[in-house]
Amino acid sequence: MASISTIAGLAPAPTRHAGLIAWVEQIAALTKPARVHWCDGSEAEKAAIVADLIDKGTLKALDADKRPGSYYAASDPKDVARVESRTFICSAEEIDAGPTNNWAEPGEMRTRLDGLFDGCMAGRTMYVVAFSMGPLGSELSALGVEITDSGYVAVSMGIMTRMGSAALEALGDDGVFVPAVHTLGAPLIEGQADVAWPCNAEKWIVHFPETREIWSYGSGYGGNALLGKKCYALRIASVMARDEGWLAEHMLILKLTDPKGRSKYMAAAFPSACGKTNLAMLQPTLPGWKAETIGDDIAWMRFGDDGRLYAVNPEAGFFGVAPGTSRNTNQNALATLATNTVFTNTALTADGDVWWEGLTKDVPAGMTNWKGVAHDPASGEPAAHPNARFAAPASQCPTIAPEWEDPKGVPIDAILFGGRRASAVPLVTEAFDWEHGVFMGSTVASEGTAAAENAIGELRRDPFAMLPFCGYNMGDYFAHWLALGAKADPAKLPGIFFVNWFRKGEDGTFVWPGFGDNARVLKWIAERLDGEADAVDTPVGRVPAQGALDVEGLSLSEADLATLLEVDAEVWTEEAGLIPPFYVRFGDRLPQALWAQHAALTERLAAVR
Ligand code: SAT
Ligand code: MN
Repeated sequence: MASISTIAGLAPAPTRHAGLIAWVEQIAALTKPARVHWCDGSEAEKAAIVADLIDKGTLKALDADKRPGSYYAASDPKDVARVESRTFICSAEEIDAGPTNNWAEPGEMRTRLDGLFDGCMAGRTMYVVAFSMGPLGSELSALGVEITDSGYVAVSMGIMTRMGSAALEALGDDGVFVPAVHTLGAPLIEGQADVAWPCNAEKWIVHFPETREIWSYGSGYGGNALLGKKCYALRIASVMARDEGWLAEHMLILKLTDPKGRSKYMAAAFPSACGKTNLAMLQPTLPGWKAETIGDDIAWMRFGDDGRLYAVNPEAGFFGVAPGTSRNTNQNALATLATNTVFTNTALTADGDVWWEGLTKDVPAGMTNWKGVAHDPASGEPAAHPNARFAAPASQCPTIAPEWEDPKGVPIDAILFGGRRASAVPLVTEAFDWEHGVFMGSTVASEGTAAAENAIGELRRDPFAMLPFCGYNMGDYFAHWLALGAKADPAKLPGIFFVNWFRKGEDGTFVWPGFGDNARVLKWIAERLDGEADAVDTPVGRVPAQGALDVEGLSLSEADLATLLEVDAEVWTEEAGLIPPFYVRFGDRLPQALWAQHAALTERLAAVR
């Protein structure tokens, strides 16, 4: 095997981790980069990579007065989102990937990847990016190393994770890490000019759960390429969590403090682009209530010695959807991305700043759209891609909670599930108990958004908002949730709630104002946890009793409130009827307890019809 020391430009490996060095050598021998660079995560290094990316046209520096330290990238128009149809879980047995994942036989996949990765980094720099998911040194954290031939990915990993020398140090001489190999799949032959956003029409996002490996080919986009995020922190980590008795979840984490100074920590799972970032950075409209942010996308949770469930945010940045983010919808996000942010696929203004639909009412003149051509407002085409993203350091968020990096994590009081549902699903429902809550989580469904490939508006089941992210059979995943709850002290388990901000009225408009007013729902939840708010039992769970939801100052009619909290037995009987066709897909991997929950729901509905 060729030693990496034969590769021009190689500095000695800044680690004594023999396993890591051997793996880097092996990948270099396979992918044949022109240079190998071990990332240290320093500002000087970031500046050098950014300068190179500006040179190549991948990044544009934004106006230094308006948006200091910030850059803009426009992707290839065919590389704008995660590619679920090209995402594979290559477990040894197909049944262990389950019916919701694409599976391929691991041996065949390895042969294919060997072919694809052979020479794939020719002419490029191979970056070795050691990173920690979670605060460095926390027992709830875990390490990884991403090898990538994309400077954009290296810079983005520097924002989204704790990356570089500190992570290498944490690895020590023999620490365990998840190896993750990423290539754009765009080798350069000598003399060939590069393009601004290299990628390949063919894409493969591959996970080997048993050996905890990630291989990603052909895309430079966030979830396909920043392998610490969905690939590691959800797909691989969910398998680690199953084996080790913890939870890796697609959840934001927020802290809510009432006027008396009592705090609650809440974790909430919504499908991609359903407002997790907005809820995580909520600015309550209720006087005296305060919300703080811990994470906006992923939670790693483990039961502590005291029997409570503790969560950390494994990420160090926010990779949020830009369109729709405004002073009205999320002023804290806007403040977070005022500096040191990488924007991708927004529009570019004439004066060197970024813009997206919803940022301002007025559409600035003279913009360049995300496809790099002059924006024509009359065309009806958006200036920013609907899945345009920002990557910004979490530490810049004005509402970041002081304990957001506490290695102990924060004790979770409530878990929320939700999705976009125009009908049927009430504003908030409390589960009767943990098992009922797991049933709720298993039935999450949402109307499609721009973050995934399915049609916008079409309803898709997205259990626990983990459909594209569970690294193993989802039937087993449900069983894992049930088992953890069964082992725990019920008095210490978080309460489980289902929320839906997206209920529409007969006129087709949203009934609930949402955004900062969602604090009213969180207030009811907090008061339920303290035994201070009233609820009424319905067949689907407990909803706020009359007067229990604080709607003071809202212009909601009685009829609106009734719509928001109504549980229509006819509609719900139909809704419940949609569950078995989904459940049967899991065959005997679907826990009996969930079938029993479904039967109980059907009975409760029959009793009120
Ligand atoms: O998967 S991404 O990280 O690109 C964003 C998302 O879908 O939540
Ligand atoms: Mn997400």
